[in-house]
Amino acid sequence: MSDTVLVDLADGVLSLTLNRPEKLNSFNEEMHIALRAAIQRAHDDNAVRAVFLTGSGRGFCAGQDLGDRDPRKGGAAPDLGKTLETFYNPTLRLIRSLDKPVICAVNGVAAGAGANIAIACDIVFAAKSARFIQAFSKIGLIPDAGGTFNLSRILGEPRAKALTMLAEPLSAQDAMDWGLIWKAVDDETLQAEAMVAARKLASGATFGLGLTKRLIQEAATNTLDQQLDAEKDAQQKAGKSADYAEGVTAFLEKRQAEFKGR
Ligand code: LHQ
Repeated sequence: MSDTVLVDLADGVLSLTLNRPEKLNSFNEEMHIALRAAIQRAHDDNAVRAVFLTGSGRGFCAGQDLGDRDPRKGGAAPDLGKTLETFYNPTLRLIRSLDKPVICAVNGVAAGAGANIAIACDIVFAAKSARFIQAFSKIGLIPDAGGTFNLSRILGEPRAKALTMLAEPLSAQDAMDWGLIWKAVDDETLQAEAMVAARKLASGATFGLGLTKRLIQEAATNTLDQQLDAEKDAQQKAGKSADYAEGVTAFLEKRQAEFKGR
């Protein structure tokens, strides 16, 4: 098993730690494969009810390992579209389609695809010292890993264009103020605060949380009529879940609910 992504399951939370700290956790092929396999496990394993993603060392993730494709070595230009198709896009789709919450703790710099993987997660905490850098334009690339989609929707065109074209670092505080992430927190408490949220979600009514995640994502491209229908369908499913019966029973019995995620 690869040690480029550390994987640990506890209390229903699957913790994934990007682990190439000497390269600021930039992606090589091994780490791509390991991350995708870990998120696939979150899809397949009923014991996983939330995912927690962070990085080891002083950075979260610096995007693609640029040393992997050193142009000084000569040869044909690399097919970066293929890299996206083979690695980044499947991982992004797995994160967005997972019917369980993905919590991200951005522990330091998040650059290039690293920034956009963080932004694609459901709830993002960042250390106050962390920076988000759309580094792509500095090396002649376009913002990938869902960047053009998520940034334009979350920030609107003016900020999305300036952020990606100027490639200036965005502080965690500004990212929070701009609505790009949930919270900027003290460096010392980042892991603990983000993990409290992950554990809370993992012991929560995860069946309904999965439906909520999907609805909010679909709202970006649905009309109001489509969304009202989607809410009706989802509420119908939620109303038939064991979690709903348990939630209402616990409320009426004035006790803590014990959700099972079904
Ligand atoms: C790195 C990297 C890195 C290798 C730091 N690679 N070593 C998709 C499709 C296919 C291919 C192309 O890409 C993509 C998507 C992308 O992600 S493109 C964008 C790729 N990422 C970047 O352009 C960011 C490059 N890194 C940086 O600009 C800086 O390292 C940042 C601003 C992230 C951090 O700066 P510092 O805090 O000053 O750290 P540093 O630069 O000193 O980095 C520490 C070490 O990590 C250093 O190694 P060394 O052996 O000198 O200590 C860096 O070379 C290495 N490193 N990022 N992406």
